Amino acid sequence: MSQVQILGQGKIENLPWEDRPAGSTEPVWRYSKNPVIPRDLIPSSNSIFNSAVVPYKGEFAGVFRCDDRTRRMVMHRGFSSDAVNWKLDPEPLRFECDEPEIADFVYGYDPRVVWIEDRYYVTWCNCYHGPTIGVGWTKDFETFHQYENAFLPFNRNGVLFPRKIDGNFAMLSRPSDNGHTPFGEIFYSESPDLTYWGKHRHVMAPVENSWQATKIGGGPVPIETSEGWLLIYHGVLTSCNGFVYSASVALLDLEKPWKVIARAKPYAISPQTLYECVGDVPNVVFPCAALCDADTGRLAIYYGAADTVTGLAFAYVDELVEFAKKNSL
Ligand code: BMA
Repeated sequence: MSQVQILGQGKIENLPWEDRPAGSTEPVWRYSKNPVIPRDLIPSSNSIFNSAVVPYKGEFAGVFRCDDRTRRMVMHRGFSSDAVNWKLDPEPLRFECDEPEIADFVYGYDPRVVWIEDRYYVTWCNCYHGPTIGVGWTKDFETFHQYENAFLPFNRNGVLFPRKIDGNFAMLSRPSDNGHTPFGEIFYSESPDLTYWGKHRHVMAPVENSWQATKIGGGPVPIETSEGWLLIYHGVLTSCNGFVYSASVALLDLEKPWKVIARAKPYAISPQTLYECVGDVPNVVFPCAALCDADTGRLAIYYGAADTVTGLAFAYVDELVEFAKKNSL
């Protein structure tokens, strides 16, 4: 084992886990009973995929992307005692919001959830004259409150860091367009109050002739380690058959996260199983959450598969840090 220390994370004794299959050398390996969440777990859903889960009161809670059977993109809260078997509230999430201009919920998707200081924050891709970054919070997964959108449209993949940086909240995002964006780089921004955002910095761009040639975007909440922030992110290749979404890892400087310390050249996971290659949007793995047990360094990664179902995969934090460093661009 390496010397990588995991910072700012607690123990998760009931973290779901399976050992790497015998003979495998994959940095990230899939749960044998995938997908963990089928597309029709609640009666209204067409698909349940790019979703976020967190430890909650000794068990687990989450915010799930459910496209309904009118194909509207909405989010539902859910609970689980083992982070594998989930119960989703059949009613879509509603946010309390004092500002009528913002309170008019049109659609929301690809949530991320993070604990910062005293509450859970939710970010998602929120429609306000096109996609931008919605920001909200909850303390109990019963009542959800909504702030102003973080940025102007068009923007996607808003991912908060789990602690303040230089006294400010910090977020990765991916400026985009109003459609199936054919470009996209990851930027970093800070805010003293989660309303006013600035200090925008460029983090990473796509890489030519690779699985991440078209666009990239932040995935799960970054994991703080002694080597830097471990960022799992997705990258897109434009193939002759459309977009292919894979994911890999980078290490970002702890105090200046727009500085990239290492970035793996190969993908860590790409669409290869039937449920990743076949569905409403074929060839997509899209991680939005990772549970991390600080004691063992085990990671349970939740990802959307083919925009249809939710998969679970496993990794070790120290191995992913090594993977980024050894294979760095
Ligand atoms: C992106 C987002 C994701 C989706 C992916 C593949 O632009 O909309 O929610 O998983 O496309 O369709």
